[in-house]
Amino acid sequence: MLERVIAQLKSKQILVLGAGLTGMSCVRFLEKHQLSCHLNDNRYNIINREEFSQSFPDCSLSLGAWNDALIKNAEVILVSPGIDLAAEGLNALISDDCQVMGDVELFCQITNKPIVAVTGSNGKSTLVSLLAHIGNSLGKNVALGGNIGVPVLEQLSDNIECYILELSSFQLETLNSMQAVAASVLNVSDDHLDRHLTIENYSEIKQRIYQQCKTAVINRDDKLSYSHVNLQQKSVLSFGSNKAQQGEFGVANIAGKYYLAFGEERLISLEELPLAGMHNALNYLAALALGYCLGWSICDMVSQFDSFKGLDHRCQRIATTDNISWINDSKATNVGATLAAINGLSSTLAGNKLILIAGGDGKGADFSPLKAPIENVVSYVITLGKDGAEIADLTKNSQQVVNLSEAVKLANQHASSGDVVLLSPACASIDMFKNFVQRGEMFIDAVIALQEAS
Ligand code: UMA
Ligand code: ADP
Repeated sequence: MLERVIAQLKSKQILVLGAGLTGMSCVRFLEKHQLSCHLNDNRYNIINREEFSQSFPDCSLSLGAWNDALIKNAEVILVSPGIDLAAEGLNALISDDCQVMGDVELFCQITNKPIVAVTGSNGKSTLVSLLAHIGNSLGKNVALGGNIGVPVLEQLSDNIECYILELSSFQLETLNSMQAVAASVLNVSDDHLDRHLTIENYSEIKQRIYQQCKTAVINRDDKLSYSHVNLQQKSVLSFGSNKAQQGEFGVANIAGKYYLAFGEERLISLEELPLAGMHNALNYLAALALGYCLGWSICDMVSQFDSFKGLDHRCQRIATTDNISWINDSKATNVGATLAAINGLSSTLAGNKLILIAGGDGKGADFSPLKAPIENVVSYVITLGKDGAEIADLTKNSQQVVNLSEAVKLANQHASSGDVVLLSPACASIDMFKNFVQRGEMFIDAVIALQEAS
């Protein structure tokens, strides 16, 4: 398959649009196969030109603006997920017979190994990391790639038995020929509406994953995640937080105790799961369903749960000061994730207070679903960033501050022994931080500074 794709690309005018992780992985792939190309990005100081031309002699570089002539003349465009061709006004420049694709499309044209693909608004990284952990612990040679931060072309290798792909809606926009063994839209809630405009459009793009897989692994709880699937015509395996019918994954309530279940079969109690909360229970069920499609034994998979400790910046307890718990959920970059965090913590408060730190770039989202949970569960809201004031306006018990350090100090003033302070922004970080990792680390630093000062 690789040879065929290389032969098709040979002698074509190839343009790589975007010089981030994806664009550079495309350039490396093309260079490795002696295919010449152009690389174009609208940002300027992102590449050292001298080093670049030494490493990639077959690639010409055009930085600082979109290059109309290169775009018009291109026969193949490899576009990065962050580039919205419509919004940038680039679509009109692209010739009708130019092939526009993402790196994942190119990858899928090349590999013939089994693929499991996951998308969704929240929990993708947790789910794919859990699944890869299970696979590798069971001795399968599993590779993880995609939106999680490792471009898929970097993972191409003859030794891999199976690929687990995390796909964003941006990546799905340029993907047509994946033939996954199984795929799942874990859930759909408001996100990236600045680009996709409506939740219907966003949900439809996510569900394109189901046209490119053998078995659709669907979340029974979330109609918006499967409304476009013809359940009669497709092989479907479902999971959900309710009781499972035969051949489904679900949650069983047996004498007041909750268990993950496959049909009637009890698998493990929720209280034994290392990652707490119903949203994580769904992540475990989705992992079991996807692994099952790969032919992995359910019992073997469950026995690997204990050694997966979750990912940083997702509802992680980072410190306890004066019996106040500090929780870092910096990866909550949309309303759905913050709702999951508030709901998950509400049952553990035992009469103590929950103080929420939120705000950042809301990406056009509607914050109103946070109003009721904030009123019912959160005692005080501290906000920051571009759209923080909109969240602060949901309640009278709130205050907007200028940075995280102020937020942590103010949270500490409002908290007393037994209380919980949660950073769960419901927003992207890019208005104030490099990314969610930097935001989480600065939160941790501010809490450490508080500890040292006391
Ligand atoms: N660009 C803009 N504005 C932006 C972002 C990008 O103009 O806000 C342009 C710039 O010219 C930039 C180019 O797009 O140079 C390429 O940017 P990119 O962000 O696509 O670059 P990559 O480094 O290739 O990262 C992408 C994914 N980024 C996005 O989808 C925005 C990464 O997901 C992914 O890990 C990587 O490919 C490897 O597959 C990040 C992400 O934020 C983590 N994803 C979104 C999310 O998870 O919510 C979808
Ligand atoms: P993604 O890769 O989709 O952004 P992550 O696993 O990184 O997902 O988690 C992002 C945020 O969503 C975190 O705040 C996490 O606690 C929360 N989260 C994890 N799983 C789910 C789920 N199934 N439903 C809702 N929120 C979730």
